[in-house]
Amino acid sequence: MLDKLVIANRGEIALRILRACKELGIKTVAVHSTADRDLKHVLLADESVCIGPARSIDSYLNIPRIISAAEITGAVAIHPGYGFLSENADFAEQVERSGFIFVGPKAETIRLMGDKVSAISAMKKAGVPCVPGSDGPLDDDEAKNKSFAKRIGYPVIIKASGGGGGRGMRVVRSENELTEAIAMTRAEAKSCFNNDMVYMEKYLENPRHIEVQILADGQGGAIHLGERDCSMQRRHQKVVEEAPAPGITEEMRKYIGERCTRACLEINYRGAGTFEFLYENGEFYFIEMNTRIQVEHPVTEMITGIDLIKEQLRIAAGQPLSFSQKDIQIRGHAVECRINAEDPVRFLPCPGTITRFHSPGGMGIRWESHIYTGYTVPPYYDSMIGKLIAYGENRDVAISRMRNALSELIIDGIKTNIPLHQEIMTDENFKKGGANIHYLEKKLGLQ
Ligand code: MV4
Repeated sequence: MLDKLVIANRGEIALRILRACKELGIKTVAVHSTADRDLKHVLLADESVCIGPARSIDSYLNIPRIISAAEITGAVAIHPGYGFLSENADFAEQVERSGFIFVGPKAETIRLMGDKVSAISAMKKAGVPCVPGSDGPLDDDEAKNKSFAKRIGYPVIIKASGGGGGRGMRVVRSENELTEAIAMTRAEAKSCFNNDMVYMEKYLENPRHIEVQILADGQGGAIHLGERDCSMQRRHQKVVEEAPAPGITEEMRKYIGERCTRACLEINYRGAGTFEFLYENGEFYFIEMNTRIQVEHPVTEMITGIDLIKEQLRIAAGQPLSFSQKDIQIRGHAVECRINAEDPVRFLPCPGTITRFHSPGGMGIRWESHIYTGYTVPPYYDSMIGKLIAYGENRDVAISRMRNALSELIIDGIKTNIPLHQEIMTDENFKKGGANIHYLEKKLGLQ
């Protein structure tokens, strides 16, 4: 097993990684900014190193400082968590060049998946179903682009190859808008991602966002752990996630899961990963692959009984997967609510000191958070302060437990989105299951 690991992240995920390390007997090094001295995982870690000022750019995004912390503490590996440097290929490369293990895929895999044109082309080649599209970058040949769009059929969407997660895209509903949309997306992509490559896809009007969790050991072992439905989102921020996705049959799960695992073997993937799909009219369309552990990983853990962080650490230590696909059984249902320190009406971040805190409990309830009474939520980072996960033998039980747990959860002193979650958990369309990616924004009157 790994001897000592640097946790290159903060908040709930840093605590989640620390707990997995403790179970595996791995010593832990917390690296933190000056604003994060009082984080729970910093106090619980074997060692801690302050790596810089509050602003992320000077601390959690500063590659030399994180690698230096690994050097001075004698750590052997670095876990990037999610966000920050987790999908930065240069970071993964520098970590490995400095003689440390990066908990994640090889830098070249991160680079391949970070470029959406190359990711889609690799996945299409590996037999993963993709959205009908340009199958490569667009050039500035107006006639050629118009004929692409005509073949695909309007509406189409122009996306930046260096984008992803909702950044750098434009829907085009008719031919007279096409050329300008390509030029504008290209210009934006150049300034935002320093990469002006753009591509075209058929625009799906009302899809669901369904993603498949995989684990691969990079030694010929790859499995999938079923899917999650993350359609309940606002402005590309997921709000509620669940597993399995409502209405997805065992046959569909096997069909899409097998294509994902085969693709992992094809590209010799290593670590935990997620295939993101749009799902519409019974069909899956690959859009992106995430090469990190995701915020919503606990819902998959609840329905499979697999500790995904421990598996990441075992794979990083060079161990082959200790189970095969037939060992993975999906049982029951899990729902996750992301708890944010934000104004529930205007959705603006709301940092401040928590004056009173009570966590919920009971059968099937899991609370993943670093907060405590007296903790001050700093203004410098993401507003997510915890995740409430409810498990049940079926979806109705999971939702009912979530409703009760939300009513037990007390976070005073700051505004949170707990009222929004209470509203969603009693929403008739949410209760039916299978709402699409636009549902929440429409419900909130944003569209
Ligand atoms: C799309 C799409 C419809 N058609 N691609 C937004 C985030 C990025 N990962 C891809 N996104 C979309 N791509 C095609 N061909 C609609 C979206 C989209 C979306 C996707 C997932 C979750 C929320 C979303 C919200 C708006 C748009």
